[in-house]
Amino acid sequence: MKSLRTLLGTWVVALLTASCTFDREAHPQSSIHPTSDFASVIHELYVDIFWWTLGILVVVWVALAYILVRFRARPDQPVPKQVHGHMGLEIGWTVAPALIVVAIAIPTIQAVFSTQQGDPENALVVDVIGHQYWWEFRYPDSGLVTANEVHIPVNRPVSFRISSADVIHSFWVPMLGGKRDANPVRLRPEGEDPEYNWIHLTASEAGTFWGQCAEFCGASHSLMGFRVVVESDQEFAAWQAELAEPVTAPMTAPVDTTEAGEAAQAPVQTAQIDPLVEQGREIFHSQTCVACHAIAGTNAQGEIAPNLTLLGQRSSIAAGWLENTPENLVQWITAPQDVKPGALMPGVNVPGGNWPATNLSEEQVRAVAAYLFSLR
Ligand code: HEC
Ligand SMILES: [Cu+2]
Repeated sequence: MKSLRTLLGTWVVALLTASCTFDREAHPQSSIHPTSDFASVIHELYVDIFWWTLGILVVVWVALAYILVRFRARPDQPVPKQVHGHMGLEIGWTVAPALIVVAIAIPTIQAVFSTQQGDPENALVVDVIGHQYWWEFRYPDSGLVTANEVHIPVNRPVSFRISSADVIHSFWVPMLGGKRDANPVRLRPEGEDPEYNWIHLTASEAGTFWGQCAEFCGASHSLMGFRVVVESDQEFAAWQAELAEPVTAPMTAPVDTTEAGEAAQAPVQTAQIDPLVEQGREIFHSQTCVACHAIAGTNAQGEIAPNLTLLGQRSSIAAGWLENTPENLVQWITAPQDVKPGALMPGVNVPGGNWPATNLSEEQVRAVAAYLFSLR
């Protein structure tokens, strides 16, 4: 008995501390910590229904316990009266669940309608396009494009217009909202809009939120993640401005400032070309990479693979799967399919996405990785 009590006590304490000290870094895909109006509506509904079902559970358990004790078999008892069918009970246990279902349906339907009332006229529209196995994000108002890491402003309505370039995917950012299917957009009769799915939300907290494809779409479905960076209006505007006019020649190596005072007095910084980055730039832009990838302001204008503009700023590569480091870039460019089965990109020794192997040497891959990492 004592050990049971200790066990229960530990459990309750663990539960309380777990819910009090929510660590977003440790649980970036929590679905019970809403940070948008959309997610809050769903969360409130979920909590309401949780308490109702708990109430129902208590009623059922108390009735069960009473029946078990009150009508238990006793040696001196005669066989109880045998009945077959009971009109009152049968009506009762048909009507009661029906009422419960209605009671759940009413707020559910209200939530469905309230979250569908977007205002794409005034909201920031972001096109979300699912691909095997990555996400493309487009801002129709500015024409800007990015991949796998989308930025949105905090406290401002955003309308995600969701579709797919191939099979069905599903857009899901547990803390912000979703899931919503990304369907291949069907062609509609002339004059009619294609049938997009939408999510309308206003993020209420800044931060980086993790998303995940939630509809099985092929071998690397589970490795098809993304990030949503929610930031202030100013930060968002600054990011968009950089994306529109990226510094594509980041040739300055950090100035040696061993003596801070001296550096401050010498305003002329020695601009230095990082030879590895330069070499990587040449290789990238003369390789098949440019057939699939785009980098704003360069000859790379491919549209069938993730846009790599400002890649060095992103926290992850391979659609949220690998941390963005030069080593991981080398690993990815060398053998994408080893990282993500079925990835539609050629590696050094394997063809991919209808292109032959790139046959880059290890040194060339390192140079390309250094170049891509410098795009920030
Ligand atoms: C056939 C088209 C194709 C070619 C050619 C190609 N890639 Fe890719 N690349 C892709 C696709 C598709 C992805 C997304 C894969 C995934 O995440 O499933 C990708 C992803 C990447 C990523 C990660 C981007 C991100 O946001 O996660 C990098 C970096 C990259 N490619 C670099 C290169 C380099 C360097 C070359 C040339 C040596 C190259 N790619 C050639 C199709 C291509
Ligand atoms: Cu998917």
